[in-house]
Amino acid sequence: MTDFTPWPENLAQLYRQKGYWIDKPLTHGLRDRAALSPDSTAIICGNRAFTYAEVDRMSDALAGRLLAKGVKPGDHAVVQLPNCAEFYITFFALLKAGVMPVNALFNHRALELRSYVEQLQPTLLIAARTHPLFKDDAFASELRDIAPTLAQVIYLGDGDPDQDLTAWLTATQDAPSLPECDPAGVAFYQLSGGSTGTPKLIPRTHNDYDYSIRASAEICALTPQTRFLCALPAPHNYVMSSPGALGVFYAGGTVVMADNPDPNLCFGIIEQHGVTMAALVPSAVGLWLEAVREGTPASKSLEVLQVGGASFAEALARQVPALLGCQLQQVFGMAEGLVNYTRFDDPEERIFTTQGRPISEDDEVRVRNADGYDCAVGEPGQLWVRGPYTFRGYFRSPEHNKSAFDAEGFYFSGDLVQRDADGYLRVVGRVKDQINRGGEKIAAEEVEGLLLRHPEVLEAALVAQPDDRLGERGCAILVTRNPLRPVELRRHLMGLGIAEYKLPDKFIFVETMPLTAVGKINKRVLRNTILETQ
Ligand code: J2J
Repeated sequence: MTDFTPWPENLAQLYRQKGYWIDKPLTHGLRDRAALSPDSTAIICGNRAFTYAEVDRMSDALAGRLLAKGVKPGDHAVVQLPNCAEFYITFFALLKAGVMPVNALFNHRALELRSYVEQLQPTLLIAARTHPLFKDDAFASELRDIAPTLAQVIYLGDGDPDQDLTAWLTATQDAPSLPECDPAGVAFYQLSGGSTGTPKLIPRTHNDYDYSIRASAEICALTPQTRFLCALPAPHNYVMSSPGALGVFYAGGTVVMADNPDPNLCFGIIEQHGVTMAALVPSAVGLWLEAVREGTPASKSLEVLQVGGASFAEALARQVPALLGCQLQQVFGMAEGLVNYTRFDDPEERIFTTQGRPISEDDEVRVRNADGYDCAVGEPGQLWVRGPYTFRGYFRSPEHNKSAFDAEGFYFSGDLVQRDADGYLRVVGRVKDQINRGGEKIAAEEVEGLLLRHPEVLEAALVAQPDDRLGERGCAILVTRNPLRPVELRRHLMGLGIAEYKLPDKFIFVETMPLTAVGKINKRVLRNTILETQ
């Protein structure tokens, strides 16, 4: 089972030739900025500010101390931190130490964390005491049973300096000797939105991720004056790399942290810190527009609002410039790689009605019909892609990889798109069995598997139901042995340790499931008949 599937040599060569892959560690942007403008502010987090020199020094300190404690280059780490400066400092530290982390979302619970720990067998866990799972040591011990490798646990906000992240970051010591980095190797694992029973991990290399960040920073015209609001979960690929915080660090700008995208919180932060750019999911844009309509003045400093992660209604897109007083940029990306942007000099119509075009001229996008043939311009079809920053295989998932890629290494994203003559994409639907709940992805199979573990549940299907606020919400349709109340099923799922956003918003009980010709549950019929009548 392969941890990481490399690009074929001919493509790797091309990507180097074209200057996409520059064979530097992903931390080079931070290093360069710390040398160039050490006193510029890199991160603002509440009432704390961190300069580039501080972020560089603190991540050095943590890297050095981890290595001194026996963590080794090539090891894995599982990290779960809230939106805070320490998230980035820790990320850089692990990369400097040659440790490959996965960054769990803060709203992930036992089920997700167990899965990451089981898959990666980490030697290191970095978590926060404010998280319900880590208020005491019980869960960490449980994780140790799953991964006996787990030797080191450090917490943000621990009373004991021996295992307190802040103490590890501020430890004064001589510049540590750090290992050589192989830029063609894995830097970290990104999380897949997924459509399968177990959450899949996406190996991202220094070279490929760094390219997507540099190119994104250029497309989005980032400068040292950029002040970027990170109000979505910091580990998410979008706010990490499109151009996200890493793009901002590369350009020498400032990342301003917010706990969540609530306009009541964010408008104040934008005002206070002169934020120039923010990245949101459509459901949050709805709230921002609503706040302005209700009389909250729009910010004066905001120049660009990026919207992505889920379908953005054209009617809302058209309101953004007028109501929020800034430029709109649509972003269609995926943690697996491909990212599309509308460009600032695109005609307005294009910005309102498309999800942009790929970063790179060497992003090879194919739009194919169900039989595998290329679609004509404008014809909706399945999105397949390969390119200089689109991965080539999930971590240790040989079976799944067989269906996720074609023989030429094109990845099937599960999206239905239309492409115009200039290569701009419009997302028109989805083939993958996933619910996109306000940008949070839920794999139907995962939730169905958990529902079926309830002794009274005979059959279960999770389908997307249109929702005004979130775009979609999850609806569980069930055949049960005896009548059940939704609250019992919710309790059952929570008992299994599922993240709350994956809980079905609605439960519908039916006598029998409609079936397809091959005897599988027919979700199309469920969506078209049962949901329509509810
Ligand atoms: C419709 N669907 C979209 C959009 C993503 C930048 C931006 C977003 C993500 C992301 C990302 C969409 N309109 N504008 O990683 O770097 C849906 C598609 C896609 C899936 C990927 C980035 N933008 N989507 O959302 O890995 O279905 O990444 O395949 O979470 O979100 O989800 P994820």
